[in-house]
Amino acid sequence: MSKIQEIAEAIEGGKSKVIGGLVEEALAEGIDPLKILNEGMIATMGVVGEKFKKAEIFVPEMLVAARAMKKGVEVLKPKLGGNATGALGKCIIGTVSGDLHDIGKNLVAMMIESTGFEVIDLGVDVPADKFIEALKANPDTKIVAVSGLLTTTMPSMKDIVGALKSSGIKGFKVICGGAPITQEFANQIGADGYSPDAASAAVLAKQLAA
Ligand code: B1M
Repeated sequence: MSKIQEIAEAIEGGKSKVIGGLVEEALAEGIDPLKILNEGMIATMGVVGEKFKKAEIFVPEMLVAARAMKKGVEVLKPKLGGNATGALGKCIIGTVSGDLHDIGKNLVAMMIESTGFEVIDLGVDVPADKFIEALKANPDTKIVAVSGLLTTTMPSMKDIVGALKSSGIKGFKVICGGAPITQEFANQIGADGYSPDAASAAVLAKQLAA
């Protein structure tokens, strides 16, 4: 079995104690950190999601898989990080209210930080007024990044973007993303940008902040 397969199986099985060691072994074998992330980890969460959808597994199994993935990402983070200087300005990020998913949001935060932004992470289940509060406390913010994973909380994203845009605060751009979000939805709710994954979110943030 390849190391990537071992990592995938450990994540799917929620093996938080062994995942760190496996990721270290994969790195020592010279496997590209992005390959480990994309093929060993992110793809596996897709498999976990499909099994949940078919009722082959339930919330506790999704939760332990998520925990294992987070442990793996911790080991991978120094290898993925680049220019974490904060020189490009501030980026406020959070997952929309009603939504507790944070793995994708954390990856986006990590990539945006490594591109050169100072990231202010508001966490999960963040309502519009918390985004506004953070923006008022950091009026020099260049990017507000909003993540959402549930179709049921897409209206929260619309509310947040609407509130940000009508706040009267100028000089920042709003980007959004997450599994159910599309460019079309982003346009509809008045966001300045959309990206499908963490790496392209960082590129977009840099372009919009320039
Ligand atoms: Co939940 N969950 N979950 N879940 N979960 C999904 C999202 C689901 C698709 C599973 C499924 O049914 N196939 C489904 C949503 C269906 C829908 O809305 N149509 C679902 C459901 C239904 C639920 C609950 C309602 C289940 C229940 O309780 N009955 C519940 C909701 C709780 C809540 O939020 N209120 C729930 C709970 C959970 C756990 C807590 C157990 C756990 C989350 C743990 C955590 O995050 N700390 C969990 C998990 C792990 C998943 C799946 C399996 C994996 C999510 C993940 O981390 N993926 C997920 C299935 C799936 O995604 N296929 C599922 C890996 C991650 C890297 O990808 O987050 O998509 P993702 O991020 C990507 C891109 O989307 C993008 O970049 C990242 C990759 O580069 N991106 C952005 C994300 N944010 C961005 C922002 C940007 C730009 C790009 O700009 C700002």
